[in-house]
Amino acid sequence: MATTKVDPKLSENNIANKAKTYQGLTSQQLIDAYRIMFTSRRLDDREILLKRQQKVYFQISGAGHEALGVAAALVLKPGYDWFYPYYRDRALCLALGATPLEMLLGAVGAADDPSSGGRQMPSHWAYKRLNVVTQSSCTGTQILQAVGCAEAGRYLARHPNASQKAGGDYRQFKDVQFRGDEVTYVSLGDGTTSEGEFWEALNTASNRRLPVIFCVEDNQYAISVPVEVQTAGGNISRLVSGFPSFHFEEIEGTDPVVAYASFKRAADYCRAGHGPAFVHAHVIRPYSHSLSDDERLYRPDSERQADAARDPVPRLQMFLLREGILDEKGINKIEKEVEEQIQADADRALDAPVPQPETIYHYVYSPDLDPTSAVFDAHPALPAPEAATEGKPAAASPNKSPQNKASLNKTMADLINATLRDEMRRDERIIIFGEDVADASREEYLKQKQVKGKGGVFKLTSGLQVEFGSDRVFNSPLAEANIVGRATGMATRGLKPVVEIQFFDYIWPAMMQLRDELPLIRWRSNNAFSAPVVVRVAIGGYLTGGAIYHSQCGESIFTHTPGLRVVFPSNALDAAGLLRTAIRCDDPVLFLEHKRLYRETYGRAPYPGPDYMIPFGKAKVVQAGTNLTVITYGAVVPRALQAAQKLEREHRISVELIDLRCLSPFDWDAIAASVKKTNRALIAYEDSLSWGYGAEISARIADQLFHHLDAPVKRVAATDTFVAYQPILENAILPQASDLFRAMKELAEF
Ligand SMILES: Cc1ncc(C[n+]2csc(CCOP(=O)(O)OP(=O)(O)O)c2C)c(N)n1
Ligand SMILES: [Mg+2]
Repeated sequence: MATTKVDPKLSENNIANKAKTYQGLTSQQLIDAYRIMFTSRRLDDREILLKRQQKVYFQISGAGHEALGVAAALVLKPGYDWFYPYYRDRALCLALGATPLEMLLGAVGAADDPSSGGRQMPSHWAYKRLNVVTQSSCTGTQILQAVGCAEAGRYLARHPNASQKAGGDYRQFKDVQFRGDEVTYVSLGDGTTSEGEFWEALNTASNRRLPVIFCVEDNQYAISVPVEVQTAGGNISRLVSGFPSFHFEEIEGTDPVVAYASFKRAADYCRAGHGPAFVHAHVIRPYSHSLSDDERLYRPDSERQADAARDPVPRLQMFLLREGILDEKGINKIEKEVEEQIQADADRALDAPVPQPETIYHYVYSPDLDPTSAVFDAHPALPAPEAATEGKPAAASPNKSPQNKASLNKTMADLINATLRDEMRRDERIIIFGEDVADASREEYLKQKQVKGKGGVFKLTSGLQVEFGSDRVFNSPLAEANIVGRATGMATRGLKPVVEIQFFDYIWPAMMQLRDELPLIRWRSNNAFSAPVVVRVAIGGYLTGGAIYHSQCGESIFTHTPGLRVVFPSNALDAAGLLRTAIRCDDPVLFLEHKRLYRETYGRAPYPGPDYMIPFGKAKVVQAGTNLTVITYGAVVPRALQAAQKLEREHRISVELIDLRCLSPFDWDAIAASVKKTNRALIAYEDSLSWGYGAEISARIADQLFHHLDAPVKRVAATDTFVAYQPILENAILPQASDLFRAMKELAEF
């Protein structure tokens, strides 16, 4: 706990009972604890007042949870251990060293609010210097991230060289620190234990024996919903008690001495490497859920009075008096000092400069490393037989003879595998995990050469566990939020997780992490934190039999999320160059790999060497033309090319075919230059037509190139259905070369 300044005279004059300790806590520590708890409560009161005066815009209190916070901070170390608190943890943050002024700057939304620069609601704590990691409003997303944070600490302790800075990529801008016995603290409410991610986090922490303290602050309510509705049997401790390797505590969380002793046992257990700890603390919530809630609508006076008798602030005050640690004068002195400080800090916060509107685009992406820049423009190494085997892609190439020129041509699967391998050799911060990505989790089978290993359902990660070890390449549980949430926590610490979502169709359990967490970490923390994760996803149809749940696209759902880069290559060389950029850049990237293209003859290429990169947001003109522009990407590229070539042959219509390659950011300049030349635009994509990626491109062309158009902007896409199993239906649903041919011809003849 950060020490607060205590008047030495106060200590001299008013502490009667100096020698006695309470579970190891000295009188002075208890006095300090009281000061912080009282400060926390009065800050809530002040914010409530300011909210009523419309000088702050939201208030949620930590009232009733204060004893727990100070107790945790007496055990854990700011800037050493890691903290994923939730909004009731004001006292924890104060005790770790955050100041009342910093909190009030958050309440008024000041530019200097250290948690978010006025971007997040108050009580969404983030203090970089204290290792208090940015949190969101989503209940429960912090828990898997905390697990990832703890995993990162352990990985770094085993791979200390990974922490070194290196030039030329994201590592230059990412400080990494770790301690061998560090602990990650994460807290949540009783209601939040109903979220699936809570259980996923316990599962992984238990399985990997991670040093995480899970603190459930059980105030019996989640807004108006009581605990027995959330939790079968009404007690979360009973439900979680079966998780192996955990240390469990169930305590009265309004008593700081009890809570201190409990956290001490929990932290000792974690630091010793035995596994995680679970502290279930019973607390109270005296101030309704937030200032937008009136608990008298659903809680009778009797219940509220019973809670009041356990209020931690008067409770500790009584304790100090009863034990003779402070007399009334001593209490009054502390309280007066706190009131004066809060008054002065509130005045300063109200006078503090507010953020300027022109800053809103700051930190959507990394300000340090621009993946669209020339830094990421590195040409392929000249194809040579020896170079072609450099990355030793493990996935089989159909060509046997290295002398055969065709054997130099690698599939997209080959080159993705080679790129991962090259990058892992170069950068020890890279960790790969996901469903089935390991060669074999039971590694003794590999060591004894009993099995060859799997390496992904599409074999894209084949051989990586064998080369880099199970610390760096491993299977996750079958839980997509688990994959992305943990990766986010790891990346916050400086690692580079390159995780795999097995099928795009099953990305949705990770949606909260992908929409509300990963892409927002930098922006919402005003650049204090970042999480440049790469999420590789097998996507798309044209599989003949892929059906509804193995054919989906849906890229526009993600291009609609600021902060996320979205890439969708159509050939082997682009996949290699763009994946390397994705890995080396400083932003989170959704890397979409079309399953049908993994081993397609179209788009094979020689191994381009270990440094080949393509900047994001640069389209490729697949073929130049004059009569119309076709803008497309992914598996539609070869189909559109086929249609364009037929059109040229049969009708002398010349198509300019643009492969976007990167969907966010996208290459508007290439589109505009082409449409200005051809005056006709067709956007072709595999996803269902309506509200799809083409809608945005079409709207931009209509908006900005209207005067250059000789025909309406057209789209070709899948039908507004899902993809069916029967090939006759699949063909009718997904855009075919014949559909593209027809649409191109009509547009050219318009
Ligand atoms: C995922 C999600 N669902 C709903 C909400 C709205 N919400 C905010 S706090 C809250 C209740 C949380 O209760 P609990 O976990 O018990 O914490 P407490 O507020 O009682 O401390 C709800 C439903 C949210 N923020 N996030
Ligand atoms: Mg609650």
